[in-house]
Amino acid sequence: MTTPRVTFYHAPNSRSGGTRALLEELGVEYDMHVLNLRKNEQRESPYTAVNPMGKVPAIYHRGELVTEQPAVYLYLADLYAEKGLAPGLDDPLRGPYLRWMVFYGSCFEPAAVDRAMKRDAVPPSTCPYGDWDTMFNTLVAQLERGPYMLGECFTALDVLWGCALHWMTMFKLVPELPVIRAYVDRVMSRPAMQRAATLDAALAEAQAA
Ligand SMILES: N[C@@H](CCC(=O)N[C@@H](CS)C(=O)NCC(=O)O)C(=O)O
Repeated sequence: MTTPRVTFYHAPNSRSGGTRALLEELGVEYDMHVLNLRKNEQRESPYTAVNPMGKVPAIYHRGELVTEQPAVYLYLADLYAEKGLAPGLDDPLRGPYLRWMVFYGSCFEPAAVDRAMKRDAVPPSTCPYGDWDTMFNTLVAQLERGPYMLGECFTALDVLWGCALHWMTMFKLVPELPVIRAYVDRVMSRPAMQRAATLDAALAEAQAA
């Protein structure tokens, strides 16, 4: 039985760019609804009926909504498991795969936002990411194992982290250590990542016109 197509809600130059890149890496067909964040379309009807949070990425599949980047990536990579971007349930790498997906949303993003806003974090024992240095050094140690987050195999994790670190180093929100630079270049130079970036640049240009 063929899988019904995923409906993908996207805005260029936003966090949903990584989801688009993942769909390109998977090489699957999808239906895309484009939102213009400059016009605030994400905070208006009809989109707020899809995602009341007014955020992208979001996907709709088999009558259900999936939001939040790690959940979206996990869902898509498992939905198209035959593409080989997610370690299977019986693979020892499944645990680290889940760990680094969830680490992104529960530790890295909150830490990066606090740091960018120069906000004092709450005490490490209460803070979801402990403290910036510990969180960041833990991430860097994982990247140093390379060449990808889980070692030799490229997975959906690398689309998430590659895109995020690409943007964050560009905006100087994360120190551009050599290991991070090399990782970002490795991931972003892949043909599907390049294709997604080119498509997104054209979309952003069209929206700006
Ligand atoms: N927790 C969400 C965050 C998504 C998010 O903040 N998306 C931004 C785009 S970069 C957005 O939709 N902003 C529009 C707005 O909040 O009005 C996730 O991980 O997917």
